[in-house]
Amino acid sequence: MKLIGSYTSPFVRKISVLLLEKGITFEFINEQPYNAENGVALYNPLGKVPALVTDDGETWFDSPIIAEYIELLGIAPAMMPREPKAALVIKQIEALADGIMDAALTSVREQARPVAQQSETELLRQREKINRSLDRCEALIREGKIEPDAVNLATIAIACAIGYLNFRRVAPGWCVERPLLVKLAETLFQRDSFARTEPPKA
Ligand SMILES: N[C@@H](CCC(=O)N[C@@H](CS)C(=O)NCC(=O)O)C(=O)O
Repeated sequence: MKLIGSYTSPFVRKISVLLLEKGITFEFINEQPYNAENGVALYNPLGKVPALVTDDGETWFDSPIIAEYIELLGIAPAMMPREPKAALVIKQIEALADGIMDAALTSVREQARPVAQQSETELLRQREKINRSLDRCEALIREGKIEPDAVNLATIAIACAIGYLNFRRVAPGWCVERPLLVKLAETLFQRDSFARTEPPKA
């Protein structure tokens, strides 16, 4: 199996963590989707990472679909429940976490533009999405709808989103008044799968 991705992408990290947690061996093909010369479109016409190429030569994207494909392999431990409605609840939380990643990525891209061209309105819009979504995650833990100690698609996606906020210093005060999310992140970050997929320091 080949995972096409970049070490800085939180979506790629989510998939790497899932594969590592299940003990599935894979080859990492490092592609930088924002570099002028990159081969990502060979695997995904949208030009986005991650993409997964199976041993049978099938190619899958984007990350929620890849996550579902990995689960279909039936390799323990399960990362989502078998019951369809319960699985949908986990996937809804994954979508929330992916949305935080999207908003953080949009902010990073905006801030990479020359200062005079940056839109404060756009940056604020993205910050509000992140804050609302983090509040929702905190509430879901408080209500017992997310188990902060569990290792599943929902908690992995949330921890990857928070890891990306920390890495890019987006919403640096995210942890203030969100103690349950802090606990979730601290728990997941201790796992070998997270240690092995930390984004590069530089
Ligand atoms: N919805 C996609 C989002 C993936 C995504 O946005 N990846 C970024 C890297 S973090 C990317 O490849 N961007 C390249 C581009 O938008 O051209 C997924 O879940 O896989």
